[in-house]
Amino acid sequence: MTFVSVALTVAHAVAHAVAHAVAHAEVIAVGSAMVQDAVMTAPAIPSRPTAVVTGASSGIGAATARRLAAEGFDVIAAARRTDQLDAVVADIAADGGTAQAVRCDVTSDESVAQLAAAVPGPLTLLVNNAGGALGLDPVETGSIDEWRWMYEVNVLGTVRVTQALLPALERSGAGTVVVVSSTAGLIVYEGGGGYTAAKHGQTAVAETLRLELCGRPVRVIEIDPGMVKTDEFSLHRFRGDAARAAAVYEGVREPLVAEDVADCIAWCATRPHHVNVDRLVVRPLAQAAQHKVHRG
Ligand code: 8X3
Repeated sequence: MTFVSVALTVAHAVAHAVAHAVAHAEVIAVGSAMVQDAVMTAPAIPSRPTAVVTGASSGIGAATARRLAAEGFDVIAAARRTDQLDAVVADIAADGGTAQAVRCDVTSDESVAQLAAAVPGPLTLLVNNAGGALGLDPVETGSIDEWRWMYEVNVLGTVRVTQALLPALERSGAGTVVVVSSTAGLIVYEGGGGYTAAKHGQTAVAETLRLELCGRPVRVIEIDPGMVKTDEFSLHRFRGDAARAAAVYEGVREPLVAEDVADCIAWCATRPHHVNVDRLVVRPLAQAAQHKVHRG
């Protein structure tokens, strides 16, 4: 462990202890006020921070839900696939964390409204992670349907969920919106037109939102991962072609894994609230740039 990582670990532990002390004080305050205020209808003060994570059924989303629960967040894990989501929530509970599963399709107004209704009170953290890639065709021949899906889920999904949850984030007095975009939101590559266009769009949403919320108690953090080996990202991109998906990571000694990105998200989200990590770009050591990957 380097000096820097030791220092960060110690700082993190101290920040955590302070957060727990504050949370404990809130519980005591709520507890002592409870008897005399039993007839009042004041909203419950959350004794623990709460987080919503979209796309939480697998990959970076599932790892982030697990990690935030371990950090002391009450997690609302949202995704379309409830069987996988239930497994993530069960894992969190088995590890002593608190989480609930909410079925949510970020491309549906109605579904996102149901997600917002499931948030019990002030919300500390929203992680807009739902997204994905489809295809690797040139612009000349790319499928309009694939482009549309990528724009819907990556860009409009982020906007829709953020719009729905901003009131609860603001009510917390110290909210955080994380947008999980990609290095594909910063640079383009051949065959990546639909995905890079969508990720550039998602990045633009994060940057615009930060400007618009300036002066209000909600910070906006953009996370841009490069090559991350998950069970589904490339398999989904290539519509189940396992050989093509495996070739993406072939010979790469240590691609990032979902837990690496979850670690970055958790670190950013647990800084003191006045510290706004605008953008965190993270790649494996073997990937010096989008086009420069060491294999072998
Ligand atoms: C994933 C990064 O390189 O596949 O968001 O576009 S890349």
